[in-house]
Amino acid sequence: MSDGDVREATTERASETTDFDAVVVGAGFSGLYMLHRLRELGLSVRVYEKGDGVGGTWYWNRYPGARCDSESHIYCYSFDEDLYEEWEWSERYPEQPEILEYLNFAADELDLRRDIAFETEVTSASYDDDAATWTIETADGERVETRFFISAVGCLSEPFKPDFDGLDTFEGEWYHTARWPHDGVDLDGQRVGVIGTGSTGIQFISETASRAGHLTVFQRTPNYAVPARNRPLEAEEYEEIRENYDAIWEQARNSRLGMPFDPDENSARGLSEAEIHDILEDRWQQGGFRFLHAFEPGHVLSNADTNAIISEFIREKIRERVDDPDTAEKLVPTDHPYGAKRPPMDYNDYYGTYNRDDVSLVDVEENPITEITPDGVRTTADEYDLDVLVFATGFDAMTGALLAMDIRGRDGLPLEEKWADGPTTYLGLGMHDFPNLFTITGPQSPSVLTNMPMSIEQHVEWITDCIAYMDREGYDRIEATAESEQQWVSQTNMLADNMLFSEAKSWYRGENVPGKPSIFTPFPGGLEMYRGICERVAEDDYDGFELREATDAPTVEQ
Ligand code: N01
Repeated sequence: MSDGDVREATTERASETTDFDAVVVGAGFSGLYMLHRLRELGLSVRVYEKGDGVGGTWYWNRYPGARCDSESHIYCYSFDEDLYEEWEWSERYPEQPEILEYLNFAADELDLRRDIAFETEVTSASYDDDAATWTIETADGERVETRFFISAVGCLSEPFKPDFDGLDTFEGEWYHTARWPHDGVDLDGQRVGVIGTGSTGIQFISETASRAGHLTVFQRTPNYAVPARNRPLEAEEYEEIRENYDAIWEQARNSRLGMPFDPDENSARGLSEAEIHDILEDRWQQGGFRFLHAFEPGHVLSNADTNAIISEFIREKIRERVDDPDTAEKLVPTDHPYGAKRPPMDYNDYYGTYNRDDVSLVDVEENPITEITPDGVRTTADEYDLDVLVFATGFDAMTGALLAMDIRGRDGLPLEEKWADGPTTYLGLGMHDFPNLFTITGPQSPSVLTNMPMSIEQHVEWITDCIAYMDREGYDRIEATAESEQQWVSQTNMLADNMLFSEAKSWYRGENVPGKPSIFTPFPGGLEMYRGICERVAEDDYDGFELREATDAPTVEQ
């Protein structure tokens, strides 16, 4: 069958039996591209998006200082030359408004909006095995049937806020960074408190310190922030990027992190400590993920000796930058090795911020927060009066947004029940007992350990090819087998166990949310290895999945 025939066949089938061929949830990087690819295949697609615009994470995270840690020229779609040729990034790292503008630009260029239902929250999805269809329900009562149900909800989209007593009595204003008001918050001259010093908190703190009247930072665990070395992108530099884009994409797609850094330079094996230091110093000046890439990340995250040198190198940099030695020691991380938690970036002299008289650091590991009072925050040691309290406390990562929809597989099995001991998938793409459900950047895929657009493109293209294959071959159902799922989860765990991830309490392992099962969730083998595995699975007629011929489906009695 030619592509045209597939297009015709699928369109006919959809109109006969279901409202849509595919329902996609989320209109961020993944949902937009998924819609584009399925439309190219001739499928009827509906995207549901909770926000009133496209953008996903970049629609919601509008806090001051929000910026992406991937370099801008690779934090975009690579599949369409027109898109990356036409768009021009202004800085080395893109700021939230610019990324949002870019995704709006892409949505317009690809004419995507007409298939997106905005301000529509999916509340449930249930699977019917006889018909091999999903029924999707939305908060405003819409109910549709679809052959394929595709989650594009993102890995970091369900905010996590600790449950402190007394928040409802607080007389000031409070916000979560991931639900920042669209018309902004007036922080100028205010007494601002921020809880959390992850990537978000660090961006927020550096940006807000000079605006707030006084900024109080409530820190539980210090982090290793590496300078990003952000700057405007010069015209000649951009020209060079444009001339080399083909090679850049090729290298990024076939790298561990989805980033085009030189793989020849990165072995630390056999180097003396002084030689390692010289390389680190050079990479410290380059900044950003190029520092993590000073040596092969797989080595940095698995070799305790190399990691110890790197961790100590950063600690010394922190001590050098902070004037008060007591404050410096509070900011120096000693509880986990560098990279075992997602490494944050420093855009605006984060550590230097603590040399200001109008910034104070409160160690809430030593003196935990006991309650929020009408005036501010109380710890076991003191009280802090605030006008504005900001929660930079992260996300119910990887699973939170999926579980927020009531997803039920075969025989009504709730996803929550299947994942009671932690998420299990095959390739992060599909699950046993949940046929015809695809999860873009789902648990046990490389996702958050990589440059996201690269991982998203790989998933979207794999899913598109899979659906085209099913239609070509006459299959109506695809489902991961229980064995392949089990093996994949074991493989992911085994790789993670050989690395240093278990030495940090992190959202990679679900440990930031009280009561959440602790399991390492992203696939840590890198994008290149993962891509190879997915390609082999597809070449081998979707090995590890079970496919059902449409003619074998039970007939529905009238
Ligand atoms: O969240 P986090 P985030 N009492 O979970 C603290 C991505 N991102 O929003 O470390 C006191 O990392 C918590 O303390 P501790 C990126 O992947 C990307 O900052 O658990 N404190 C921690 O300090 C990142 O990793 C970009 O002890 C409490 C903080 O809150 C991910 O999003 C930009 C607490 C949460 O840190 C999440 O980052 C920004 C409590 N009860 C973010 N509970 C890009 O560049 C939590 N904390 C793309």
